[in-house]
Amino acid sequence: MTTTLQEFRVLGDHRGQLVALEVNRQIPFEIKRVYYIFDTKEGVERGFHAHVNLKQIAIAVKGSCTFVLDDGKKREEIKLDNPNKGLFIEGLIWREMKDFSSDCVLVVLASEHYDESDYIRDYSKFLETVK
Ligand code: T46
Repeated sequence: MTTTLQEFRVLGDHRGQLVALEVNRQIPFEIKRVYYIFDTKEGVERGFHAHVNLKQIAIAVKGSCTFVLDDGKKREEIKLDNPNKGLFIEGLIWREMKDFSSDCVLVVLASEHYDESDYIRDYSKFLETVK
């Protein structure tokens, strides 16, 4: 189980900023899927699940949101508020997302195709699985 907050190098000049992400460099897995979450309504919380077999990197490319990460023993909060921050999540980690700014665009790079059978959406089952 791993969660790491990475800081990406920003290539900037007088025109503005650019971040480049490459597989096997900043991204430690082959990317099979990209999805993004935007236009999140005020006060909405998302997530409330863990994955059995998935690696992901989440980047708030615009705006901000907070991840709550729970490994079954402790919970921590990580705020994504800059396009140069990437949150790597691997293994059995319960995640919740909250405090989305109205302009938040959260991009997620994932190591696997979408598979509902990979989700654990019941917290008691998560605690049973993780112990
Ligand atoms: C995660 C957090 C950070 C698809 O059909 N394909 C997809 O690739 C995804 C991600 C979702 N869906 C469907 C499944 C649901 O019917 O879209 C609907 C919303 O998905 P969900 O309620 O799982 O969304 P979140 O924001 O709670 O969680 C998502 C990811 O599902 C999850 O893997 O780690 O973002």
